[in-house]
Amino acid sequence: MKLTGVELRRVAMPLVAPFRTSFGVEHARDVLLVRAVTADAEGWGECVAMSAPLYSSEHVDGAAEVIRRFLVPGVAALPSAQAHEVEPIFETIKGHPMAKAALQTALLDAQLRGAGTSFGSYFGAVRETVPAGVSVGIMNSVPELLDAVAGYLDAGYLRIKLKIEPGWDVEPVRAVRERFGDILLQVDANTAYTLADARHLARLDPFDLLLVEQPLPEDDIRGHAELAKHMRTPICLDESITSARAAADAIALGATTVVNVKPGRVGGYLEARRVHDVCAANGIPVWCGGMLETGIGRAANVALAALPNFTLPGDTSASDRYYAADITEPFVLVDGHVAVPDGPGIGVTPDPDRLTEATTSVEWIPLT
Ligand code: OSB
Ligand code: MG
Repeated sequence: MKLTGVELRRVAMPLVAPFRTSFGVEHARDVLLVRAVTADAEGWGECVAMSAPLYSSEHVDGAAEVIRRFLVPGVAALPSAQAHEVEPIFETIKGHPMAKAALQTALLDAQLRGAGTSFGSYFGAVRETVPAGVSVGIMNSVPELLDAVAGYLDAGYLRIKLKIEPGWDVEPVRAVRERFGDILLQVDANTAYTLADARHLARLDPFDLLLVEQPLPEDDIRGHAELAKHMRTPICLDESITSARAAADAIALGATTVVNVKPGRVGGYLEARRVHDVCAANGIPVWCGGMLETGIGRAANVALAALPNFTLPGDTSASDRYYAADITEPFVLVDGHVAVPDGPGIGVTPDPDRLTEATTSVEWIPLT
């Protein structure tokens, strides 16, 4: 599979409501889409890097630069550019997993569209629909939060994740538990605490949460292992899990008993599959995280979430939780589940009119 060229396209995607986390407020995503063109097929990948390096060290302008300046030339030098064939070249370039994931996913999509194989069947999906959770941002007040959660539960979401930070943790969790009873409930701190907060975090234990996601800094694996001794709520790492090797280490050290898998964070779907496998081999359940993806990124995530060890509902919500008008056919919630696409590749394609409407810039990188 020889690559002809790569398109980098920026798309402005306003969110239906601001999404507040411990690291900032998002009003819109500035999405980088990668389109890989080969002789037989073309494929799409979505870069999940955010506008600013607040969740991880990457940001969208930097990712575009890495793709155009280092990754595409690396791929251009290869005789064939199937997804697994670019991995050795990508390994020589340090970091930038979200940039790598976006290009590799576009290549894999082209490869699988050419072969008539879906992402789900390529990776070994074992279900046709996946249970959907929803990630609920930090709100201005508890009543506002309760209204938002009520709306999501009415829509059918099977699990609620509350974003927390110091000053917005025990009280909102208590309020949601008291009002909605025995729902599947978990929290995500996005690194907002330190080990000195261990006693405070243990105050979450009475609320029977499924897990607390990434309470401590990304590189604080030992801290998470220590924290786990001081609280009953299972710890789930997100930011810290940058590879299958990092997952194996965190598990071995007792820092995580559940893992959030985000393909962008680990450099692509092949590595995400390896994270899944390492966790499965260790009896560690996983779930599919989200980065507020458009239908392009969501399609591939939903296929990944259909693998056997994805045993908890993911942040794979329906399109209308994020966008009034997605760039693909929307993913919809049916009985709390979203359907795994079964067409070739990621199984969805941008709507040409919606894409044009949302596009803010296009760059074509020819391969000479
Ligand atoms: O930590 O899981 C996170 C969104 C952006 C960056 C980081 C995170 C999130 C979410 C939203 O929690 C998940 C989603 O619904 O896409
Ligand atoms: Mg998270």
